[in-house]
Amino acid sequence: MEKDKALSIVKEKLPNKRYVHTLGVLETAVNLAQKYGVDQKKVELAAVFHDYAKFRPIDEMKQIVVNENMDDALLLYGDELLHGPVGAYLVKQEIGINDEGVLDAIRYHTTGRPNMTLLEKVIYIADYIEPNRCFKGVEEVRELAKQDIDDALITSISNTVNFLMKKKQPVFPATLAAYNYLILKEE
Ligand code: DGI
Ligand code: FE
Ligand code: FE
Ligand code: FE
Repeated sequence: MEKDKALSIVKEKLPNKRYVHTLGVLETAVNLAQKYGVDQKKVELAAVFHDYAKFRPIDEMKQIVVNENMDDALLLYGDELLHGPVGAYLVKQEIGINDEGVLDAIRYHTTGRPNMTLLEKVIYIADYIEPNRCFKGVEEVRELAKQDIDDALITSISNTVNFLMKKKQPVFPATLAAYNYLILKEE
């Protein structure tokens, strides 16, 4: 699918602020893809559709998790975790995207997971550092992403885990596993 066609589809599905975020993720992800050698067409599709399900009703997303036999844990760790896996499912069903690498990048863009592909890393980091983001720690991850994408990933996951813990929110197991995987690999 052409990038402009994809953008026109998500523009209908997302409020303006989230669409502007999506454009930021697209631009950032394409830059990272060039730097780290990831297929530009795949990165474009994954970036444009990464938050496709973000505004679906929570009940509808939970129903899909149950009906499609997705990981039950997705129902327990916070509603924010639903839109990645459910988005991957809906993008396949409704848009007809079949590239498993693109679908995985959408599926894991919120939690990460151990042994992520470069495409998954690029989408995860682009989501975190796109120009409209302005939370504490984002500038450090922007700098790290220019040097080493794994270092950027470690710091962004660590920031997210700390943020969740400060609010006494649960941390999804795959997020911790992603962190451990990267730390053990660095040694
Ligand atoms: O959809 P976006 O806002 O662009 O970004 P995102 O898909 O990375 O979602 C960010 C939200 O997800 C943020 O509120 C924190 C939450 N989150 C990220 N990792 C975890 C998590 N929530 C829980 N409970 N556990 C996690 O591991
Ligand atoms: Fe998201
Ligand atoms: Fe994220
Ligand atoms: Fe996003």
